[in-house]
Amino acid sequence: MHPMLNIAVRAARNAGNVIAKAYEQLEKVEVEQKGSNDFVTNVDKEAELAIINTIRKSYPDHCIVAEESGELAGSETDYQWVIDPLDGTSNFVRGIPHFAVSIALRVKGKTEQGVVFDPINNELFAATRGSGAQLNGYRIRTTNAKDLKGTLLATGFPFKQKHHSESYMAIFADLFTDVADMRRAGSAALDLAYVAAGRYDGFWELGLKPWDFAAGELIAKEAGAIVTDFAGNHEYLKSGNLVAGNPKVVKQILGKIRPHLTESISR
Ligand code: 2AM
Ligand code: CA
Ligand code: CA
Ligand code: CA
Repeated sequence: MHPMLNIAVRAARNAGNVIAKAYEQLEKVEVEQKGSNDFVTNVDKEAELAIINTIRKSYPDHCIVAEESGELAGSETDYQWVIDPLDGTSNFVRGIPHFAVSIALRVKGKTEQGVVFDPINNELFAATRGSGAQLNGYRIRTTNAKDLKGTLLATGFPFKQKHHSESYMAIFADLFTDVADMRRAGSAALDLAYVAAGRYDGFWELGLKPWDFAAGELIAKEAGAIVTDFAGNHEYLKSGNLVAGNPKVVKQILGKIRPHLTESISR
């Protein structure tokens, strides 16, 4: 295992321990409102500190971008860790066992290492660029679906950007007529990891933040997926709008999205 992936895994397991322990006593978790329909807990923050401390011990000069701490500068500006300590907080606080720790390392802007860890099901999805993707050490691959017929897609609702819901629902309706079914499980990081593992055939969501998808994107790609924005390009770091799946599935999803692109959702 690459030494930097090893540190990412160690950090993810440390955070996972914090989260799994807190999950046993949910009534003690302190929930704080961040924005409308948007919550953070003391557990998000403690898990994030566990990750930052683990990384800083080995790489004190690397830069870090984390959901709850923001940007932490370092003198090694080529190295940036992108962290979501708890992806799926709304599931976590409700006792729904579907959430994950997400950690990626970008080197000169390119994602080189990625880990998505589900501490309840003890599933560790990991990838190093160029070396394939693994689930608990076993190689994983995307499905080889050729069209949308019979597929299971994952998505996320624009819960924070409700002004997008009309376009979102129009795309949903068009896709829904062709696919077998759609899932909205509440963790974008796990959605991408599940695409990598062949559990979902594809995934699409808008308005994501870099920490939601940085690790899952690499894991999905290393499992044979492509990831694009809504226009089929690679501007999703800016737009936050992602489509993932094998190339044939992505092409068909994009075909369904294209007629609904507007000025506000253009790519
Ligand atoms: P979070 O739990 O780290 O905030 C994309 O759907 C992302 O938005 C999820 O990965 C999740 O990240 C967050 N999210 C999803 N549903 C949410 C909801 N109902 N309220 C707040 N955040 C949500
Ligand atoms: Ca959050
Ligand atoms: Ca998130
Ligand atoms: Ca989070």
